[in-house]
Amino acid sequence: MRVLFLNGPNLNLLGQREPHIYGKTTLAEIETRVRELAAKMGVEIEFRQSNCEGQLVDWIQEARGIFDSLVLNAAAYTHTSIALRDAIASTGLPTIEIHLSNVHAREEFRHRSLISPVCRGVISGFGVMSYLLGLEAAIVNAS
Ligand code: CA2
Repeated sequence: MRVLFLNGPNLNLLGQREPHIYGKTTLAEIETRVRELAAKMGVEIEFRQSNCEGQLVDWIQEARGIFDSLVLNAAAYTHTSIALRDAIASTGLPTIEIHLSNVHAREEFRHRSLISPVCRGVISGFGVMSYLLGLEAAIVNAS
C-alpha cells in the first residue's frame, strides 16, 4: 500500500517562523515521524511540499494508479483553491484533509475549506499528530 503526503505553501518554513502557532518541529522532522509510523504499519509513503498550486494539482493528477490514498495539508490553498478541489474530485483517490492548527479556532477566513466536501474527512488541530492520524485514516480509507 502506498500513501502520498502533499504539503502546500509555506509549510517549508515550519519550525523556523511562528512557532507559537505551528510549533517548533520542522517539516523534515514531521516526515521522519510519518516514515517511522508508516514502516511499523508496513506502508510505503512519499512526502512532498510545494509552494505552487499547479505543482500540487499535477501531483494529485499523477497519483492515480500509483498511490492508494492521499493525505493533504493544502495550507492556505485549502481556503481558496477550486483547482485543488477539482483535482481531488477527478482523481477519485480517497483523500484525507489535515491541518496542524485548529482552523476553526482561528480567523474566520480559515473556517471555510473548499476541499473538505471532496475529502473523506478532516483532521485539524493536533500538530504533528494530525499527520500521524492522517496516515491511519488513509490506511483505513484506502481504495
Ligand atoms: O494548520 C495548518 O496546517 C494550516 O494548513 C497551515 C496553513 C494555514 O494557511 C491554514 O489555514 C492552516 C499555513 C502554513 C504556513 O506555515 C507556516 C509555517 C511557519 C511560518 C509561517 C507559515
